[in-house]
Amino acid sequence: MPSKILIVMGSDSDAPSLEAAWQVLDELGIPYDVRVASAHRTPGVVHALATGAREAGYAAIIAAAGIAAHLAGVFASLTTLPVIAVPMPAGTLGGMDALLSSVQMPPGVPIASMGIGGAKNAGLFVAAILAVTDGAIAERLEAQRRAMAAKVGEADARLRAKLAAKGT
Ligand code: RP5
Repeated sequence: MPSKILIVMGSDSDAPSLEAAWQVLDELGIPYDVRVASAHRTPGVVHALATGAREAGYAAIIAAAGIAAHLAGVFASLTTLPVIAVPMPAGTLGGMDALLSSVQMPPGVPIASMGIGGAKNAGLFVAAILAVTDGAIAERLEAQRRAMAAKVGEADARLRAKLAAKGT
């Protein structure tokens, strides 16, 4: 199974809301490419990326867009690779429009969708897809979960110690 991920955003204005996705991939040692391409403004580029994605060696696509977000859906209409939408918190509706555009796909052309601005989870979700067949990535994900759990345990101990010191 290929292990490279394609990350596409509808505008470079989305980059600050999306960078957590490739930061996670960096941490997990997963290769990726990042592109700016818009379903509405550069449909030809999106078409070429989507139809060539499997041959280019991508395992999955993260597609982030805001407002009337059609990027993920258009990718899914052009490839059977898994497509994960990240609704961007752009525009007057704060991302609700992009969220609904992402989750309300018509039957037959599915995409997965993270929450509004859910870039980190998108990176973790594609890692989980790769981990089905890649034991090294699975081990790195498990190590990350253990580290996360340890941090919660430390926070719990800190708070309880603080409250105990106050005598509550
Ligand atoms: C969407 O329109 C983009 O994904 C972005 O979230 C939003 C605004 O784009 P810009 O006008 O900032 O380029 O297509």
